[in-house]
Amino acid sequence: MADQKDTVVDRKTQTKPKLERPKLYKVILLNDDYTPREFVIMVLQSVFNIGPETGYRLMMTAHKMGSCVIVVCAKDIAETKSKQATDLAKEAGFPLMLSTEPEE
Ligand code: TYC
Repeated sequence: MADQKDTVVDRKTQTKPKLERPKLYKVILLNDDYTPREFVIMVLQSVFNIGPETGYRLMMTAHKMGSCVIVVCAKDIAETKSKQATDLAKEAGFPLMLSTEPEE
């Protein structure tokens, strides 16, 4: 009991609860030489709910520039969707790749 009086709490080491925004992630469509343009547009439609005009524009941007940001969202959603899209392509025998990276 006598010992308890000697207990010192060092308040400097207590951390303030910080509410930080979860980091957002980009899903990036990567160009390749083999996946048909129509297939890319179909994947954008079925995985990301992107309509044909926007799908065409995004596909052509990746085709010309090498890559194109498709969507910015939470990490788990970005990773799931990029895997779904890559898996669809793999099943169809195309090398289409999508990657994710944290937004600045
Ligand atoms: N470059 C492909 C072709 O000419 C089409 C393509 C576009 C593939 C965009 C992937 O992310 C991509 N058939």
